[in-house]
Amino acid sequence: MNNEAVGVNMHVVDAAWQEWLATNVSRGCTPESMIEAMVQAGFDAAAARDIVGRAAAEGGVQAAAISPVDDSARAYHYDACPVAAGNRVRAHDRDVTVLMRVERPQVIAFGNVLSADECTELIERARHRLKRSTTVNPDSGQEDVIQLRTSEGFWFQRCEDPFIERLDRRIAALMGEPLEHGEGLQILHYTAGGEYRAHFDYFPPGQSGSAVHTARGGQRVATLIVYLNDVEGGGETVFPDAGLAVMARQGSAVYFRYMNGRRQLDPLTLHGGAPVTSGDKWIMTKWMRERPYV
Ligand code: PD2
Ligand code: ZN
Repeated sequence: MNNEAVGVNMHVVDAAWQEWLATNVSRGCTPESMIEAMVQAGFDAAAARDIVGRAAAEGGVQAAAISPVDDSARAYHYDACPVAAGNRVRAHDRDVTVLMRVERPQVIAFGNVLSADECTELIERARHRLKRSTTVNPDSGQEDVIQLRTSEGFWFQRCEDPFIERLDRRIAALMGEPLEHGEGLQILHYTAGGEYRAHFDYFPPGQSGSAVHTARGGQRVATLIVYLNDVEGGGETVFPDAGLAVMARQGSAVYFRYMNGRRQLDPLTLHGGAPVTSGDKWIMTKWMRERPYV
């Protein structure tokens, strides 16, 4: 595809968008979800359709798969969510408030997951240890630095010291999953303009690169993103196919679950981090696996 201006608003399919298209096609994202993400980013709908159609064809996806109605979500069976019911959840050592629950996809917004002091401590511990974030290459399974994700990150080892252990235990209790199923906590920092374009957190089934990751604990089943600061402008976590956006407020969090007891994966959990337009953004992410993560 050439670098050309397309659509009435003259959005350009630059190298970053080409990379995003190729990555999402190879990850098995539906063409409709990609079109929607591009429209949300300001592309004209017809142009987005055309661009995705061409990218899908280049990636070996049949044009017929681009139907006006995406019915792939209907097949996903929404079974009971492991997060406790109620307006408040006792999570190990803290009472967490439930702000919102969505059933399809399974998304929950929480308040009071971390104190302001805990947020500050995490930021200060990570600040000098950040590295440019990577994304899993679906073919090789290696971690690649790409434009899809413009942030810097740092991983803690699970339970690496008493402070991190307390947070790992709190988050596991909140998510209703065993502590041992959790990956280490990851801290991410975005500066102005930083974003994480629409993607799935699960490893695309059937792709060679996924095996490297699922060998340690199986598939990812759910995510908790905790916001460590108030973001001045932008930076919300968006679910384009659910029409949902969660604003970044210090100490609050968004949970979403994408693998059910039948091991089906929910395509409605397509999500991204919107560009930060003002200030910066710090988050902490916990991914849970279906088995102990070793
Ligand atoms: O920073 C976010 O809001 C965000 C959005 C989508 C983070 C992630 N995904 C992630 O860490 O997987
Ligand atoms: Zn994500």
